[in-house]
Amino acid sequence: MFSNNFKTLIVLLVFCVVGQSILNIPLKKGKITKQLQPFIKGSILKSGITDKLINLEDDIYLAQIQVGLSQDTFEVVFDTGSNFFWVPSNNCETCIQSGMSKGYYCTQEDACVSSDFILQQYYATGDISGNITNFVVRIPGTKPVNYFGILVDFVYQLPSGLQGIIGLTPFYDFQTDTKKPNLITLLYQEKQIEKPIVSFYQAFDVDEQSGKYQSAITFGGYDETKIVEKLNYFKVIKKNSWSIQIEGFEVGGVNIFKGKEEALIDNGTTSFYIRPDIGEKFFDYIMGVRNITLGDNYDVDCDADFPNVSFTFRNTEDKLVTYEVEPDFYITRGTNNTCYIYFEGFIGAPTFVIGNTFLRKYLPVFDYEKNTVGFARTINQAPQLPQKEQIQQY
Ligand SMILES: *[C@@H]1O[C@H](CO)[C@@H](O)[C@H](O)[C@H]1NC(C)=O
Ligand SMILES: *[C@@H]1O[C@H](CO)[C@@H](O)[C@H](O)[C@H]1NC(C)=O
Ligand SMILES: *[C@@H]1O[C@H](CO)[C@@H](O)[C@H](O)[C@H]1NC(C)=O
Ligand SMILES: *[C@@H]1O[C@H](CO)[C@@H](O)[C@H](O)[C@H]1NC(C)=O
Ligand SMILES: *[C@H]1O[C@H](CO)[C@@H](O)[C@H](O)[C@H]1NC(C)=O
Repeated sequence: MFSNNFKTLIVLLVFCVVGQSILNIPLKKGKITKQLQPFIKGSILKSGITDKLINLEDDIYLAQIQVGLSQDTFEVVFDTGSNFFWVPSNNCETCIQSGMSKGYYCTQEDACVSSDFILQQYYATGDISGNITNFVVRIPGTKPVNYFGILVDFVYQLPSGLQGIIGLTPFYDFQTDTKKPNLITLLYQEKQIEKPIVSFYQAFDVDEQSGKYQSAITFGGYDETKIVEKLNYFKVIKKNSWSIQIEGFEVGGVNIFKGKEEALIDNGTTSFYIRPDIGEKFFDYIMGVRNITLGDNYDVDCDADFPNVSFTFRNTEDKLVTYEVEPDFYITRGTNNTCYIYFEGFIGAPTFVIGNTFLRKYLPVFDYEKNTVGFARTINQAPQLPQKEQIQQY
């Protein structure tokens, strides 16, 4: 079974472009609250399995998984913008330096088999490398599966607070023109989930008492109680990426982009990323700023009036659907009456990256079989931007 997986992997290594995938860029400082709660079984979902997500300052969301026969728990990011699974190895010094509080002891007794293949994976914020390894991985509520990934022994410039990543991009082998299983399709093949679907409900805050706004990832379906409208589905336009076609981008009713470009739906990203030429128009319109560079921070005046922005996509029924995002969703409170705008210029493909800022308002459903991404408005209400007087407290 292991050697089979290795074969798969070697093919993948050759044909997967280990390209730029987008991870979140931490925007806000502050203590990381990690109130872990046990997995709630028997959710409201029809044949879906829901796992809690831990919200780190609205920037990244983590979920617990277990690795090895020993079921060692790691808090990982489920990232639809990258394809590899990894956990830090116990002897990764750079991992400890970048704030990862634990590593995995890969032993034969734990059914962990490391290969001699070394792989490097690049993210927008940094990179990792390590040996390709077979692990036993378990999502709470499912049975363990044999899965492959990277036992990381080097990390560079990754945000702290996470203990690994599960990439959820579809694996596509261009040579044999076939799809390869990833964690979701593997769970489906093993009949552990009813559909090869993963969806995310990302709340602004964890409400520990009611659990009402508890963020969650759902395997095999989506949580109907978290949406207030019917899902629209959009065709995925790339074989190895959750990209859909974007046809319009407007700010306050003014057209900033019209055409046909690629938008990557990436829940591993915090902000919106836009190609610099489009970004320039956007920032020029919204606040008179030019010269966009990756990673630039845009602080804005909280008292200023900001318009709605909207994104238009063509659904599987060939109708244009526009999703509006209000400033309360794309601007966040900072200190000293400065607010941060969740938009960044991004150099390189794709043209748009639609991150958590959008996905908090519109719940995404990723379907590996139908090759679609669905969106529906969530129950989330954005926190109000602070009034001037309140700011003094910060
Ligand atoms: C990783 O691969 C290298 C060879 O590329 C090998 O020397 C090393 O022992 C491997 N490490 C592990 C943990 O298997
Ligand atoms: C933008 O950058 C270019 C090259 O660095 C510079 O010449 C130009 O003055 C900048 N424009 C603005 C508005 O800052
Ligand atoms: C902004 O969007 C919200 C929600 O879609 C809508 O209720 C509001 O009227 C919009 N505001 C403007 C100025 O268009
Ligand atoms: C806020 O403003 C005060 C006064 O200008 C300054 O002393 C302080 O450093 C500022 N705080 C931050 C976090 O920028
Ligand atoms: C994506 O984002 C977080 C990590 O940033 C991950 O834990 C979560 O499961 C994913 N879901 C979505 C849509 O964000």
